[in-house]
Amino acid sequence: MTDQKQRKAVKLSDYEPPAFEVETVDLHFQLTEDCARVRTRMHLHRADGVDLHEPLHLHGEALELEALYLDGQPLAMDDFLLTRQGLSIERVPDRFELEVHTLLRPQDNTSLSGLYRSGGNFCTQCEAEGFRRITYFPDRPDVLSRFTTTIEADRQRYPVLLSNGDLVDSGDAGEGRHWVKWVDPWPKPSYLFALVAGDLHCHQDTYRTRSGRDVQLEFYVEHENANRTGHAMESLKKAMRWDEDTYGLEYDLDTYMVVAVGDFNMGAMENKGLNIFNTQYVLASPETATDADFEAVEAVIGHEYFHNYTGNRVTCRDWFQLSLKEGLTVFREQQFSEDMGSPAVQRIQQVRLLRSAQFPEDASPMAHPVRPESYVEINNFYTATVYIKGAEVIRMYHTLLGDAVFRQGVKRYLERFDGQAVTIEDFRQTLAETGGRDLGQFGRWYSQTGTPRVRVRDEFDPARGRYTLHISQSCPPTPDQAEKKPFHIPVAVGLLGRDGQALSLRLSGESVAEGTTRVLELTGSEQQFTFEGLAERPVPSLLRGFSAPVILEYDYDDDDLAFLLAHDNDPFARWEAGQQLALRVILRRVQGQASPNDSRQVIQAFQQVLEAPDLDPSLAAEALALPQEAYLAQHMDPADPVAIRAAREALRTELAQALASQWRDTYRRYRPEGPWRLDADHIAGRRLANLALGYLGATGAAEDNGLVQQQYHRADNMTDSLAALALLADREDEAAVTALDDFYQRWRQTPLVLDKWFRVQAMSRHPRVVERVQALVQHPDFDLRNPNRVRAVIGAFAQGNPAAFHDDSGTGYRLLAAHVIRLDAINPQVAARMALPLSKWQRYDASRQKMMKNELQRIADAPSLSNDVYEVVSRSLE
Ligand code: 0A1
Ligand code: ZN
Repeated sequence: MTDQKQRKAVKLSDYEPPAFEVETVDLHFQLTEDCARVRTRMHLHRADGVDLHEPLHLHGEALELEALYLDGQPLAMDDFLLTRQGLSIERVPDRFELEVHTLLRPQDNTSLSGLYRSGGNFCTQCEAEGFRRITYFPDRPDVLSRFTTTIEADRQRYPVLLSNGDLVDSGDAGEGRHWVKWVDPWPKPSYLFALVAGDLHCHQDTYRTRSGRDVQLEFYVEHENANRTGHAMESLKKAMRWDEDTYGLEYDLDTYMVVAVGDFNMGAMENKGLNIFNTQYVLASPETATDADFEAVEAVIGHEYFHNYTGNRVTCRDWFQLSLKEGLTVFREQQFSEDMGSPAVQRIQQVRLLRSAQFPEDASPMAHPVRPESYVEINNFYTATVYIKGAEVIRMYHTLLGDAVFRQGVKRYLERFDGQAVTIEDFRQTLAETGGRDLGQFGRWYSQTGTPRVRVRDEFDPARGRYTLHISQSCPPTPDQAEKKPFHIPVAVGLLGRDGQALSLRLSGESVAEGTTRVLELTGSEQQFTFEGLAERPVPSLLRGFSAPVILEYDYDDDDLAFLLAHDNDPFARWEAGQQLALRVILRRVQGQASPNDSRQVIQAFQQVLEAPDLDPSLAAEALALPQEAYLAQHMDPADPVAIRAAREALRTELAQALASQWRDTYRRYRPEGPWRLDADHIAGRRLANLALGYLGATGAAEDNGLVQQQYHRADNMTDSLAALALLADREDEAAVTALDDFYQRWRQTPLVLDKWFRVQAMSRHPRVVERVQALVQHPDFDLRNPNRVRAVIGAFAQGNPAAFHDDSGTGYRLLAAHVIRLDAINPQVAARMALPLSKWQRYDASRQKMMKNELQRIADAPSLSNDVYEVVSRSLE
């Protein structure tokens, strides 16, 4: 196979339905210490209308084929064609049985795709194309089959043997071995197959569905983690209840199993009835997990559970439709998190993430539509665009249709396509039909790349009491598409009177005013909307709740923003006003145009938030956090991460000093008293107190530095301990060294916590952080084979510490490139992800551009590059 051919792009427009269907798959795994043998027996038939001469193609990779039988007859080498990508049989009957024997080496599988080992156990990861590393099979999501799995292994080493569905039989296999048999009654694509074999602790519970069925819930973890699964179990029960209450969806098997593994490429995987999770999203105890970790566990447990319908019962026709399951499931996960906590805080955090992770992707050479049109390696398309912009697109359907119609539409979609592999279009048509609306133009959100700009101008006619918004849209060209057509954009707006009251709104043509928020539908490139009956010029509150994933442009002056921050009744818009105010002030500073008045205004605005009589501590913590560096960088061309860091830190210091007594007060007042609890009050209290502590860490006063140290040494929970440690890690003094050393000694045996030790150092604002990171990658506990550790060091440094990564010397770029090359030989998927910060070179000045491109080229020139990394670097250099 030539290099050229191997790297051929797959195109959406080339889609062909499968030529053969696989009715049943009967797998038999024999697991041993040095290899695994898999016998697969399957029943296939030619799909309706497919030509008699159509050969059978099966995918297969990194496999040794030991034997092949067609209807019981062994096939000779010249009966079929074997390549590095799979095998083809020229002539097969319409209906037949195929038996394939393969040999694999899970012990040597460091890619963590297919069957591999983690912590002495066996586990699988089959999405997107890992099943073909287990056996020869039409490994595509539109081939759905009934799976039966038999696993045979050493009884002592692997007492727990799991697969999808229900356990139907088990027995002794002699020589200290045992076997079990699982049957999954639900037809599924191969990417949802899973197997686990190991010595694991099981935390069991039951859940009674609303129709009265009892479901066994089982969490499997390594024995030393036996007492850290409680929160995940509770989260699962909440998710099950929530999906029944919100979408009327009940779990459809007798057992729901979750296994936590320490080596995992992503967050978690929704395999039917047998989720496999990164330990990060299962294990949580107050001593080891922060409040944010607890929340993330709940969200990811929810996410994988919700996939049981949106993804598993109704799946994707092909991988271009990935957002069909991911966008919808992220949206459902977001709704769940909103219902479990504070909707406003959740929304703010969602938007922060979208802006820091997805907007930059949209502005990079890796930009692609929510439904991509071509890929070399599908694993590169599990992106912020497909997931979180995909969820924003679903949220817009929800906004346009309203909650009741949206839910009805989702139910109809799930009923209509149950057991099928479908497309994004199928979903859109079902929603359009349910809502009785034409959503044709809305489809552009899936096919057009890029972040639209929405520009608003306003005008007030005092004589007639009319206020008009002129709203226009545009979308800059992206590498894949020069021209964009107008999007269908819901723009939620409100108007505030000069006294700060939200006004009731009446649009031209309406007879009565109704509600304080209206969703304006922008479908043309420019439109106007007029509100009537206004006594004075209002202050507009635009894109409330962030009603569309766009960049809003409106010429607010600083006073308007301060006014909105004080009065807006939409919590998102209120937060946004504060962010925009701080953003401007920081950017002016970067440009050397700061006036003393600037900081005074931010200080005043922050003081108002802190002293508000109705202060909500968790919302306040969001409002008082300065915009992230990655977001600030998007407003500067070329971006200068070092200058941004300096300007942001300078404003932080000013805020710290000017409001020192307020921060101290806030810290004392909100820091929860008594032992740790995971309730809303304590979480919000810790959040605001730790934010205040962050500012106190910047006052420079000995008293405040002492407070940080004290918190580190006295904390009874990871949230407080890590918050203080992160502040100490920015410093160069003895106290910092002592705390980091203490943390290491205490947690060196606890991988997820040790990851935090690596991460705070990789993200630190310490002046010599690059040197530190160079030392961290030499540390005996650093391991390129463990994705969590790689993300904690390399990922945290290159994505979470822009000022250090973009250090003028170029050391950061070289360090990243060297590790991408080494990692590619071990784990291509993770290596490709780690390379992404280099793809954003266009955003920087000429000198940085040159250095970044040099490093991309160095990676491109490395011998035997994987498809994964090849695709990222070649697209970046195009
Ligand atoms: N479907 C999972 C994400 C996932 C994707 C790929 C993986 O391996 C390459 C693993 C997990 C989810 O959305 O949670
Ligand atoms: Zn998902």
